[in-house]
Amino acid sequence: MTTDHVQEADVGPGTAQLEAEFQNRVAADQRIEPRDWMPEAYRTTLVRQIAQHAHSEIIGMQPEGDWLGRAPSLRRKAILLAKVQDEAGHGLYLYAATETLGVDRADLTERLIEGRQKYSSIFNYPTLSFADVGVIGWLVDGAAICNQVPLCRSSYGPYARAMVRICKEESFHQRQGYELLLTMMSGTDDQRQMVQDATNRWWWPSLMMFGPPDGESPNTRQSMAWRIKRHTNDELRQRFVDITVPQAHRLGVELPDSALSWNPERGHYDFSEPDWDEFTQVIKGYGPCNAERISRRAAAHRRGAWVREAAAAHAAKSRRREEDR
Ligand code: BYC
Repeated sequence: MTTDHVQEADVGPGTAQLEAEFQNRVAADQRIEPRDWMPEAYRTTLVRQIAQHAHSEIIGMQPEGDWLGRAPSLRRKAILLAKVQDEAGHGLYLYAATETLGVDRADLTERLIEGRQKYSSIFNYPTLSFADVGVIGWLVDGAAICNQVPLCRSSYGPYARAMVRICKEESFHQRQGYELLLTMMSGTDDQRQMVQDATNRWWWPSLMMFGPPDGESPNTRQSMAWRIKRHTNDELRQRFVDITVPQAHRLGVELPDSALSWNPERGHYDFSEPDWDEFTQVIKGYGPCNAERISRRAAAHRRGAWVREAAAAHAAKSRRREEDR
């Protein structure tokens, strides 16, 4: 072997070649796995998106959790409890997916609590009646399904695989919400009014879940090129509206948008723009419940310190026993 050969073997392929191979794999719809080479910006984009997603699942337990002690029947309480527990599980799968990218869950939790990482805008609104539980299942989980089913084909293997299971559970969540609303809509006038009121309050925040309009979304273009995202924010928002309008008709509720109408030329429903100033305020931390959500999360994290310490002490003890064998 000549010196040149030795040097080539030591250095390995150059970054440009690695980058080209990476792009080819992504373009061929092959999955990128944790040990594969990836551009640093791809890794940081994934950490940003998956951590934000994980935080959303964990913070997302709070608005519905508020109704666990006030559910109107044992059956409704058992269903809600199962749903809230599922959200905790989703958060854990997603934190595990971020850890395959070389970050630490404890650090991500600190970043959430200190306001350095975002979570979904939707969870910064209050749940004022039990109808909100049904409407969250119908609209919020419905929007989550539209957004997350394409993520099952995301280019990063651990994220895509986590999404498969999460989507199956979200589908149960959406159905339990819709079934609760169908029941309430066949009840008293007061119950029907509660459903209408909850729909009026959650409709616009649900549309905002998909993120800013495409023209104002700084991350979409690159995330689509990397096949992390498979559709733009506006495409998914439109899909959600098209799916949801017939469901609202079947339920017998009005969606609070006078401009909502079928456009035969486009083959889609037309609808109004959400209030993007409100969205900006909410993601900056000034929504109706941001402070409450974060302070509760911080308090729960502090209360859990002894569990983390006990688990770490147990793991260290088990390791020592293994080594002494
Ligand atoms: N809320 O360039 P863009 C659930 C941020 S959990 C807050 O379009 P991207 C459930 C965005 O992060 C649902 N922030 O970004 C749980 C970016 O800021 P940074 C959670 C938002 O990433 C319990 C900036 O705005 N789902 O369903 O290309 C009970 C510019 O945006 C939001 C997910 O996390 C928002 N709504 O696209 C029930 C799904 N939208 O980070 C249900 C996975 C945008 O640059 N995530 N921002 O400072 C995604 O699909 C994408 O990250 C998004 C945004 C479509 C959300």
